[in-house]
Amino acid sequence: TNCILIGAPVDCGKRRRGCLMGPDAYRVANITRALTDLGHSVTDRGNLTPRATAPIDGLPPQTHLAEEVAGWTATLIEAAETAMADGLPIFLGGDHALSLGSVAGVANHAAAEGRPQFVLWLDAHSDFHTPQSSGSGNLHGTPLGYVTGREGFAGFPEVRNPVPQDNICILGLRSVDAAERDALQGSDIRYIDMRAIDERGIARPLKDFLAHVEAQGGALHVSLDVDFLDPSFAPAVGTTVPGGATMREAHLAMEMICDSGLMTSLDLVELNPFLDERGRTAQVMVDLAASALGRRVFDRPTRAFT
Ligand code: DIR
Ligand code: MN
Ligand code: MN
Ligand code: MN
Repeated sequence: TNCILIGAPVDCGKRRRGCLMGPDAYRVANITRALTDLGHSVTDRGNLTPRATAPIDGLPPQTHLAEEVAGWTATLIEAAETAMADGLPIFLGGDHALSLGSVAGVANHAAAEGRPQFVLWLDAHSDFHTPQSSGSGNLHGTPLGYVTGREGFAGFPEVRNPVPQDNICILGLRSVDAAERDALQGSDIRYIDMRAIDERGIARPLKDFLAHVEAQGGALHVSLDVDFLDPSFAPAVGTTVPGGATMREAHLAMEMICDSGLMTSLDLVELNPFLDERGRTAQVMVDLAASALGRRVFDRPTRAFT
């Protein structure tokens, strides 16, 4: 695989700063070497910068840095479309607001190829808000709202190819507010909370979703939020929520994604290196990316899990 690293130091999706250091933390943790050791070619396209955007009217007053997020979204849509023609983009975040652009962009590429776009969202949060439903005004809580075509994103690039709700699976939920809960329960999004993972394991719901993607011949975008993981081993994120995925649950998910052969793009988001000790969380994220791209203890037959 030709892996294309795209640095997206987005730090405007929430109030606590530090995610802008994420791309360089992944580079220092040697993501390039982790992937070339697996036989992949790796191109690092460096860091993007957001497009300048005119002041936006018509968003709720608590909305934080909407123009900057809109500018990043425009930049990332274009970068994602370009990279998809050349290989498998890995978006090095940056907070989760980067996924308004990465997902909208890869969905444009899939539509041009006549393939449906699917999204696997690994996160403690559902990020399905609109600017109007968001209590915090933090736009990192809105990417799934945006890419599914929900109303209310005044001043943002038009979503040319909304991702159908039925093509989305969220794994790891444990912090969902009332507005999101109502919206999710009234949607076709597949949402798997930590209780379901406790009861059934992570493999079964993931296997079902991957089988659905494969049956539809879809492209699969994986968006990995640091807070999907339990903060005991991934502490460098502004929105830690106890009770997250264990190290093995996370690696198993990545290994199954790899075995499926379905992943076409990946986000690594919400890493805040300022909150970390010796780059520990960056290393965990690099190791998970490596599992998604083929690192394993022993060879196993492909699709052994189906
Ligand atoms: C939170 C943010 N639900 C909000 N979401 C986070 O502000 O609406 N996503 N942290 O990962
Ligand atoms: Mn393609
Ligand atoms: Mn998130
Ligand atoms: Mn989160």
